[in-house]
Amino acid sequence: MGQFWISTTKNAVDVDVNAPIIIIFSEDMDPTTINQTNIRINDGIQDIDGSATCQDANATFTPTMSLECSTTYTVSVLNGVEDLFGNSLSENYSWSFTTITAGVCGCGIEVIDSDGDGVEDCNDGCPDDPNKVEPGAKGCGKSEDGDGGGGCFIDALKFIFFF
Ligand SMILES: [Ca+2]
Ligand SMILES: [Ca+2]
Repeated sequence: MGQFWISTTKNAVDVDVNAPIIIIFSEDMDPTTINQTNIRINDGIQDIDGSATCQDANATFTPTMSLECSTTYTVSVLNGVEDLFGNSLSENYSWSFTTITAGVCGCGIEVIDSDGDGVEDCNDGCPDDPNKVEPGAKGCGKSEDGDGGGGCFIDALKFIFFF
């Protein structure tokens, strides 16, 4: 009687550093027992700050800060959690997961190549110009050569006209 359990993926890898940690119980839980005291996320040194909420049988722990990349975290659900009938977890339950490694643009930063030139925006000096990765002498969106000098003249006229 009164037994309930937790569904989770143990030893998950490549976990998103910005995703909340979701704990699925086998039945609806007393939301007052789903809190930072009973649900802890440890980064190997200390418990991280965050808030725990509960909707029916799903508990969600949302870290205050993004998680670190390439880090193994241990989730512990203490037996202070209770279902709606006051039954508590038979024993503490814990498991670990590991976050993704940092990408070329840094930890948790999505790699986007807006102009499709094969250079990600964070390293592309001209993120909207598929022909250039740095402004060069003429700037993004303008060819450095090929206009035979005429381009410079036209650009200069535009400059005077618009400004
Ligand atoms: Ca690019
Ligand atoms: Ca570019």
